[in-house]
Amino acid sequence: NIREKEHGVAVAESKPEVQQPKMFKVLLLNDDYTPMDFVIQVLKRFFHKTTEQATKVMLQVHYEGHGVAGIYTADIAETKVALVNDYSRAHEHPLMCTMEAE
Ligand code: TYC
Repeated sequence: NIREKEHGVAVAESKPEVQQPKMFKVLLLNDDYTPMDFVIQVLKRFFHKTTEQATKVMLQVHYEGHGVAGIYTADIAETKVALVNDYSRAHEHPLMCTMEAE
């Protein structure tokens, strides 16, 4: 990656040496039935949020319809979505977790 510059001096130009992986937002969607405390517990258990962080995300979902629980590579995002949806179904709550490309 050498280029001849105006003064005739060959210089190495910087270029990104690594590929940034494609990242995915893991989203929680609002519904009318899942208890607020359950959503907070999910954010703490699966997304390692503090109570304060979890409460903020939960309230954003509640008032705006959706919110970002975390941002991960494809494999980790898919696993989080499956674990959260299985956990919610196991507790008979309709909470929905999805992912979208960042
Ligand atoms: N809207 C729910 C309620 O009023 C709370 C809720 C918040 C549900 C976030 C889902 O992803 C959610 N009990």
